[in-house]
Amino acid sequence: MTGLLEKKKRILDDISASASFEETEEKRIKYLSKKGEITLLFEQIKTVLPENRKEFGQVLNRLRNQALELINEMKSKYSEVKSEKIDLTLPGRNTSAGRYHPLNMIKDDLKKIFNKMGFSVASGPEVETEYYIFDALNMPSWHPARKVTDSLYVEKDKLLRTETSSVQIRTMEKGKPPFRIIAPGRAYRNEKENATHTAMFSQCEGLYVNKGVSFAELKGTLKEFFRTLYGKDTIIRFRPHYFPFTEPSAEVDVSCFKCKGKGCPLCKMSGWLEIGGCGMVHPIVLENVGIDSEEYTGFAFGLGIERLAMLKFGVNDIRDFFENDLRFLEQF
Ligand code: FA5
Repeated sequence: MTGLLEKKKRILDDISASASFEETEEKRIKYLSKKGEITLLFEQIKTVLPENRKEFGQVLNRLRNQALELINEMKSKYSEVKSEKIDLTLPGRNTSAGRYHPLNMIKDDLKKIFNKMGFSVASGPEVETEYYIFDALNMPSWHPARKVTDSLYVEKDKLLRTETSSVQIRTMEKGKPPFRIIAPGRAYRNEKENATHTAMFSQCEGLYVNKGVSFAELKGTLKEFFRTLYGKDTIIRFRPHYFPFTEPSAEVDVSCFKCKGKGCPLCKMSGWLEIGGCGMVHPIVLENVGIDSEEYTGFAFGLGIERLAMLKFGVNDIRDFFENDLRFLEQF
């Protein structure tokens, strides 16, 4: 038995000393193949005294299993090393750098342009109460926007904000005029998605409240913004509209980038793309936040950031911004 234990030590040491995958395979053949040393040891069982046979067999079995395990371990170690080999003659691989999402590029442009005109950046929560989204904004109780068919409620009286106009109220209730802010952020509506509408989108709210603010200043501010963003030849138009929180109100359109104003399916044959709403802050809204509407006036606007980006980059379908398709994103 002592002889067998010594053999066992020698064999395992010999396998461990293999310096490569190929050498380990040679050891497998040497010890475990049909004519291998360990296999042949099994034939000696019959020559061992009957009282020692059981123990002899157990030691042999253990030796065979340990040798096999060791060989497998060493082979997998050497094959890993093999696959890690570095070929210094190969040309280097380009690492692909991350880049700005086109919507973030537009948000940056918005902040830069409006900052130059004296607007600072404000923000508010995306989950809002009905007070900030509807009541304080003079939204009548019957208004369809209050319904679950239009808005996404989280619980009773709490909903995902349908527009960034709630930031107007949050800004004005904090202090005294003058206020001159923009608030870029997300908005959510229970909306059927198509090429120009998504259920989650972004808006940039704007608000300027001071003594003697006029509609002419609103038009001038938006004209200046669009010309800086898209170039001096940009054509925009103001269409009379209704918003409960502004009076008078208008919608702002920019000429369609796809058909250059001729009319196409994207602009519903009108030649114009609706970018946002605007108007003079309704006196009731000012009074709701404790501002004297006899002393102060203000203008407000809300621009769709995806629509701004569609025009800037010539994107036909708003859904492309949210699909994270690298073929789309790598173009910017
Ligand atoms: C509003 O949301 C008003 N709060 C805008 C406003 C602010 C008016 C301040 C007056 C004063 P409207 O629902 O039209 O208005 O949305 C404004 C812009 O957001 C749209 O012109 C469009 O560019 C964008 N928008 C609206 N709904 C979606 C949508 N589902 N998907 C993508 N963009 C949208």
